[in-house]
Amino acid sequence: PKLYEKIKYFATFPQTGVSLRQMVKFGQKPSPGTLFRASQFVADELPIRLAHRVVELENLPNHLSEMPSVIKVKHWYAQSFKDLVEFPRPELSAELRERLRASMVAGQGMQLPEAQPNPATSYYAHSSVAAVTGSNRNGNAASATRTRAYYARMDNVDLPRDILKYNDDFVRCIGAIKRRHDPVVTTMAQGIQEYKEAIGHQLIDTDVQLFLDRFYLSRIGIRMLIGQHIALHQPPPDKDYVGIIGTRTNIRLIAQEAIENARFICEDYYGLFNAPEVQLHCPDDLEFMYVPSHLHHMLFELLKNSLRAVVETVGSDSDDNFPLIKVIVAEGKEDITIKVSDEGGGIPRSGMPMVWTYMYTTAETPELDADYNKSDFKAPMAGFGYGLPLSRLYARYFGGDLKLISMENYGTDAYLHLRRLSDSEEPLP
Ligand code: W6P
Repeated sequence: PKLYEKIKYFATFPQTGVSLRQMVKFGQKPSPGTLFRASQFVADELPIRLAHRVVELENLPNHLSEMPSVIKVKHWYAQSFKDLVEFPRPELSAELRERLRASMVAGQGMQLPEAQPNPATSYYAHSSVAAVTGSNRNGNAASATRTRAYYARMDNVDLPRDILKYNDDFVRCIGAIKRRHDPVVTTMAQGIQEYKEAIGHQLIDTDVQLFLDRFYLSRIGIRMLIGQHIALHQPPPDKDYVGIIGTRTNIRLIAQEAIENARFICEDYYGLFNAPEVQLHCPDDLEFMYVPSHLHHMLFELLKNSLRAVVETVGSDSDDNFPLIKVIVAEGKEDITIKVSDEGGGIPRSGMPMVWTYMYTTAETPELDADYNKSDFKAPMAGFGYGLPLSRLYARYFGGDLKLISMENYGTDAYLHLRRLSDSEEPLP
């Protein structure tokens, strides 16, 4: 129909990447002008990225596009696209445009690339400030007030209420989009399951693998843009945050937290008094610019895999001791590398490709215990789920990587490489 034509048109425009450094420069000391410009970038860029995904979901190989769960996901992308292109934009007077430009810290506004020649122009012709004002009556007034107070504090640029309201409404709109897409990974996993049943075998399908890597990498980027934009509209949690980016992320602290959480989950899952010990070697003061939640996520995932291997494959000695898991952090000029070493028996080399596949894993129903009930649902420890391939994508998103080296019948080393100077632009599939 008409929506799909529009989507195909938007998908002809290239996606525009942003580097971590650009996001930080742009988000530091945001003025209303900068924030408004950020809104415009996100409003231009998101529909393009979403459109690319819809078109890809429509053209998957081997009838994968016809799986009910894949169609469901595609509809979410199309709906979000629609929400964005139909979101009314304010018209700026020349005078206001000038004031906004002036309110940007010198040079700052230039750090963010222009989103591609706006394919939307013709579609937005109907929009006006009046339309903005008329929209969204069920907004969260408290949050709007808070955001407005925040603007007021950081700059004396007197923005018309319409523009402030536009910013608030836009933030709420992309927040709703982000929530709509929360179940994408699990729903795609269902789609893969449907596909496996349809084709009746379990071969690693290279096409599917390549598609999902691209698809999930793109999802990370989209969610990063949305998360960052929303966070910029709230007062920062502390001075070392710009949006969701930690400008001085302390690796040791994040690693300690990931270790604690993974061991706790492990004890809970296996009913252990003490999970295997994890020894951390990391300089106290090692800081770098990163997204703390991403770092935690990757380390937590690696640690769960190591713990699982140690507990399940090796077990404890007569004194209830497990072999140690070691986390070594090395600081180089280019990379910070984190090695997670376990003596959990390793993986045969032939099994290594399986670790990274989306098709092999049984992401359907988690195993149910005989005495299963909803209150003691044991999901978290279950691996090899999508945890490892997704963690590798998180690493790659900012120019890093994740590699596994295994010694069969001994143990596994996971190498998490993270770029120190995150000038690398987002990879855009
Ligand atoms: C294993 C298998 C694995 C995957 C990822 C990280 C660590 C480990 N250990 O035995």
